[in-house]
Amino acid sequence: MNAHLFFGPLRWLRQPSAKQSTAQKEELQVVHNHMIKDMQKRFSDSPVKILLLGTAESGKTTIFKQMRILHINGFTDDERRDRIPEIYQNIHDSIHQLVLQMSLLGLDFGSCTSERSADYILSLPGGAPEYMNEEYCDHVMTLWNDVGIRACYDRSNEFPLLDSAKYFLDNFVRISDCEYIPSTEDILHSRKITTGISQITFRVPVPKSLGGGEQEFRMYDVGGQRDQRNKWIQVFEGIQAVLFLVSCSEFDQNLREDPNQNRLEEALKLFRRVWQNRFLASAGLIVFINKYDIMERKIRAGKHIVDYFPEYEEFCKRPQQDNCFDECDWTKMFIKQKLVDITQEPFKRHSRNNSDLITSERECYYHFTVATDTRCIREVFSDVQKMILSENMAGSGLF
Ligand SMILES: Nc1nc2c(ncn2[C@@H]2O[C@H](COP(=O)(O)OP(=O)(O)OP(=O)(O)O)[C@@H](O)[C@H]2O)c(=O)[nH]1
Ligand SMILES: [Mg+2]
Repeated sequence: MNAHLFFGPLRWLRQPSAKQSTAQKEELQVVHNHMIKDMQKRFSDSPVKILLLGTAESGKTTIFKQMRILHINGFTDDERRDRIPEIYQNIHDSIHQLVLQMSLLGLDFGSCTSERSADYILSLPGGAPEYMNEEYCDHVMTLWNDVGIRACYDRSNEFPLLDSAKYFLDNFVRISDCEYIPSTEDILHSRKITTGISQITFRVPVPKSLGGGEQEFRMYDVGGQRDQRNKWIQVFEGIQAVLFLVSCSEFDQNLREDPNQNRLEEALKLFRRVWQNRFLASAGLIVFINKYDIMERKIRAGKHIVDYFPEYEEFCKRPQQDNCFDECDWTKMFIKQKLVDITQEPFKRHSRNNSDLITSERECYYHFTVATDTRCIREVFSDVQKMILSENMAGSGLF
């Protein structure tokens, strides 16, 4: 169904007004109730389509996995076991990258034993071992405990390293056990680049205030790397809400696909293109300002957004914002403001004969999220779901 039609039908149908006679009121009430039932049936018959968008590694697939955990039945033991090669690969890529960067950054290992472990890792072919043999595990552990490798990790904003590197290496003893079955948290932290388009369908209960019953949702996940974005248009048709993910921890990192491009700058540019995209003009837009756990860790470790976005200094001179107590809060607000500013920019909308300069009056909604935290996503998604349903109902003229 076309998203515009979904948001806009039956605006003429209003509740009976005080000026009408009792007979007219009763008649209208019957029609009104009938229409509510009809709308509810139509909503639950046709899925609400949500599209996840954002740059690479912003957390789209992690949200997708959360929907499975929250609204379907999570992962079976077989499905968990199927993830083992991916997790081993994440560990291998992380330690391999750290070892490689040691010489590029001119860092020294803390011991000769670590140097030998580094030679061992570099001598292996690119893929992770199929199972964790003792020799491999000893070398990984030696390296992860090395002071030089830790110094290298502290500079990991200067090269591409998986965000979950620390999580997996800290949990290496558990993961390398021969009886290992990935936990839900492990699955949420594992990373595999998305190259196709995936969809998941689930039903959620609708609050009584919005008519009760159940609503079907269909969520689409796409790849965020530059060479994947030309596929996005295939799923624009009928989308009612776009969940746009921006990783707020990436202010000091550059893209894997273009080492000269700041990741947060890229995310903002992409957001502008999505906000102004005419095929998505009638879809609701919700932004997840994601990975604030990593952002907070970075700021506590002494990183500052002002070193990458000098305009932050001016921003902080504004009158104290309600929720800003420390640098983490100011950084979050600064990034949010950048997104808000984009939604207020006039832009050109091309029609058949002319191109008008317009400012969109659409509402955009913002949430700060940690996509790997199921509790956080449960709360945020419940708000998102209510918002989408009430927008649909409001569009129907019934509420
Ligand atoms: N700590 C932390 N890690 C996160 C968060 N969100 C995502 N991650 C991790 O970041 C990595 C990348 O997340 P994905 O969900 O694969 O990113 P994506 O947007 O699907 O990336 P593409 O498929 O390349 O477009 C994974 O290892 C996730 O576990 C977060 O809020 N906090
Ligand atoms: Mg993905």
